Amino acid sequence: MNNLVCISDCHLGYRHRFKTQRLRHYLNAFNDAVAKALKCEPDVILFAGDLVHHARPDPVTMRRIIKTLVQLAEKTQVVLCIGNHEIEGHLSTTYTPIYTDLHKNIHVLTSENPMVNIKLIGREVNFYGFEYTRNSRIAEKKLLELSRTIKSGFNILCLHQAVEKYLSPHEISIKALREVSGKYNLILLGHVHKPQPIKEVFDITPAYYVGSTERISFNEAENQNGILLFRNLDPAKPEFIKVNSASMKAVKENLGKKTPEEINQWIEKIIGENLNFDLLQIDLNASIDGDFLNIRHDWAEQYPKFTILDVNINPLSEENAFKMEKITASEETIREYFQKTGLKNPELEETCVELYQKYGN
Ligand SMILES: [Mn+2]
Repeated sequence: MNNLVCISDCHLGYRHRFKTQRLRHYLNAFNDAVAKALKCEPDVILFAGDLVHHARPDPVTMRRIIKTLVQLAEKTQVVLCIGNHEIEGHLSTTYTPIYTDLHKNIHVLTSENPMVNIKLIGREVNFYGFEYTRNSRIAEKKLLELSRTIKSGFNILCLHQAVEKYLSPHEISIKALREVSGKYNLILLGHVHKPQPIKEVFDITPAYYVGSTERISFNEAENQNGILLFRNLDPAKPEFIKVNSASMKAVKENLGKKTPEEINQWIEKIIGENLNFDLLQIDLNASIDGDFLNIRHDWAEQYPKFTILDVNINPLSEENAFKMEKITASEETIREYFQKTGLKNPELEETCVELYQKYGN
């Protein structure tokens, strides 16, 4: 059996919404992905880019990656793509190729080194690819030139790029990808976080977005997190293996006309129904029958068990429910603000009033 496991977009070191707990989530998902990959008894593990979130990762993240890569390389071959998050914007530099110095079984695909040959039992596998390339014209040109060099064997194209229709803006058009697809036995892509086949080229060559191990925004709430296993290098039938990631839910509702009290109750109810999630976002459109400031805003403090609890009320202005009226600032309006927002900080309140009295005119 020649088994290939693909892991992508781990985004290690991302302190999502400045939450330290989120750092742990990315690490836990990565550790789980690696453990599950090893269980598959892989001959090769491919990381399809964005292993880290920042081009210059923090030392704790860097150390974890180095340790893990070396551990993996003791057991299997490791191939890495370079994602956009791993490239320093203005200088276009990246740490990723340094990983090749850690172990002879660690390989990184770059423009300078766009092919990795791995000899498996009874089979030669060639991985082709280059670092994330933002300019579409250059990316397609590189892809075309690379594809002219293809040798015999089992050839896998590995890129961290946006393909047309899968992300906007894209760097690789469907036309360009179709043009080269026939050269490869399998195409594996990172960058789009939803795991899915690239159906537009599937009639030529099986192609997939691997997906991510941990979500980086509420837009990804519906995505599954996992890794792809190609048993015996069968390109058409990968196994999707779920990875334990933080649970996320995004609720979007249109409430119509509601009083602030009704909106507060509505939010309370939604939160109550979703207490088991780590990350919850509530987006409500409402035309507010009353004072916007009477809608509670301290939900995250009320429910500290959520790693992220994000409540957004978008006032609809069509019924004049939310009208901006011109209020002249005064000592009273400042005190009213503190009272209505429930901001219990008498010291700050007095300071604001004092400053107003001093500079307000
Ligand atoms: Mn990316």
